[in-house]
Amino acid sequence: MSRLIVISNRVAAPRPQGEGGAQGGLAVALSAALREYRGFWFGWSGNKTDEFTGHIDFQRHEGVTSATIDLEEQDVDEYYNGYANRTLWPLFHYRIDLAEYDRSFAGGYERVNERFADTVSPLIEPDDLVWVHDYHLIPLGAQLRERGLKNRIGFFLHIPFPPSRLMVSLPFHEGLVLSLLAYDVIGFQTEEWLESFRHYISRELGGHCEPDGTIHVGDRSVHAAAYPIGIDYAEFSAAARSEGAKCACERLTASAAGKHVIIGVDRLDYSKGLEERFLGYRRFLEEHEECQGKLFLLQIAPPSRGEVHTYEIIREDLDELSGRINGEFAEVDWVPIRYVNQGYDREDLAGFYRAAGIALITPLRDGMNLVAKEYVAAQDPENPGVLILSRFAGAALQLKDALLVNPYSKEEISDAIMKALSMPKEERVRRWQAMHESVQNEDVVWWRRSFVSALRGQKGESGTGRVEQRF
Ligand code: ADQ
Repeated sequence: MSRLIVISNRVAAPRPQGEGGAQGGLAVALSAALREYRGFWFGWSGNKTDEFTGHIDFQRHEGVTSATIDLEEQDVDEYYNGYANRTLWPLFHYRIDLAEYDRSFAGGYERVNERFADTVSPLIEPDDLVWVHDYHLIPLGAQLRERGLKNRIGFFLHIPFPPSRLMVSLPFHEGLVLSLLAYDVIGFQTEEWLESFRHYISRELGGHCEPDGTIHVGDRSVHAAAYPIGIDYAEFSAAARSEGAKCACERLTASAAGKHVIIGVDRLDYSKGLEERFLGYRRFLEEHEECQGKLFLLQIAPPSRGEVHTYEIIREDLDELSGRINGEFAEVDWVPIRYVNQGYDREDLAGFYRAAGIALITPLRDGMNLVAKEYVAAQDPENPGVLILSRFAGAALQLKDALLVNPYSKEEISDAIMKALSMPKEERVRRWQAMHESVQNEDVVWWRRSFVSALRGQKGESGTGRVEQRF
C-alpha cells in the first residue's frame, strides 16, 4: 500500500479529549483521515524562527506522524497573513472589495511554497501519494514537479473557487491557475466551484473540459471533480452521546429556562455572515413582538487570524452590534443575543447543538460548512431541531431539506426563524431524516476514499456517487 503524504499550511495534531479550543474544519477532517495511513502530515508548525533552516520537527501523536517547519516572520507576514489571508481568501469568497494586491505578498507566497517544496521533497518516496490542501499551497505541486517528483499529486481546495470575472481581478491570475495543472487530480467542494474553474479554464486559458472531468490545457491533462467534504460522523455522533455532551445540553437547557435556543457556531470571519445574521434576527424581533422574551440567539464565535487587521474590525463591529441589539430589546430577565467569543470541545459543542431547536448558519459564501452537518448529526432523532442554512454554503447542495435562505436578506432570515419555530414535529423529523442520511453516508471517510481513489487513478465516482474501492 502506498503511503499518503498530506501537506497543508498548518499541521494540527489531534488534541486529547477535553482540551477544547476551536479546530478548523480542515484539522478536524484530516486528523481522522490520517490515523488510518502510514505516511505523515507536513506543514508549518505555527512558530516563527529568526532564520529559516529547513529543520523538520517530527512528532507522533495518536497514530499521526507530523513533520513541521518553522517560518521566518517575513514569511508569515507575506505568505500567510498577506497573500493567503488578505488576497486569496477574500477573492475566493467573492469579496474583491477586501482583497489586497501587494507585490511583496505574492513574492512571499512563492518563496514559502518553494521552502515547503525544498524541505518536503527529499522525504517523499517514489510510490507515495501526495495530497496538498488548500489555497495557501496552490503552486506547491508545480514546485514539487520542478524538483523532479513524478508521484501522483492531488490538490483539494477547501474554499470556493471564484467565478472567472472575479478571478481575473487577481494580478497574474493565469500563472496561479496554470500552476494547478501540475497536479493529477484537483478536487473542489461542490459542482458549483468546479463549474467556475472549468469556465475559467476554457475562457481564460483556451482549455478543453471533457464531461468525465478531464481537463486539457496544451499538452497537460488533469482530472477535476467535486468531492464534498463531510464530518467524522462516527466520532461526532459518539461525542453527541457522551456524558460531556449530556451535561452541556442540560446546562444550556437549564439556563434557557423554557426559552427557544437558536444556535450559531462560526469562526469569527466576514465570510460567515455574522453581522447580516444579527440584523436578520433583529428584524425577526421587530416583526414578532410576541416572540420577544421567548427565545435567544446563542452565537459562539472564537476569534481567528488575530494578526489580520480586518478581523479586529469584524470583532469590534460585532461587539457593537450585539451590544446595540441587546440594549434595544433586553429585559431584566432576558437578553436576546448571548455572544460568546470562545472555543468549545467537541462534546460541549454537540451538547449545545442538541439543546438548540434551531441552528442559524448563514455564511455569505462558504466552501462547505461543517457546522451545519455537525448540527444535523447531534440531533435527537425523535425530536430534531431545524437547520436554517445559507444557500451560498457548499453544504446547501447536499442539505436540501434545510430551510435555505439568502443570508443577505433580513426578511428571509426573519421568515425562516418564524417557520422553524412553528414547524410541526412530523415535518421536522422528515426533513432531518433526509439530511441525516446524507451527513451519515457522505462523511469524511467517504470523502477521503473518493479523493484518494481518484488520486490513485482508480475508477470511482466523485461527488455524487459511492466509491466502492477500499484501501
Ligand atoms: P472553516 O471556515 O473553518 O473551514 P467550517 O466548515 O464551518 O469552517 O468548520 C469549522 C469547524 O470548526 C467545525 O468543525 C466546528 O465545529 C469547529 N468550530 C467552529 N467554531 C468552534 C467553536 N467555537 N468551538 C469549537 N469548535 C468550533 C474551511 C472552509 C469550510 C469547509 C472546511 C472543511 O471555510 O467551508 O467546510 O474548511 O473543508
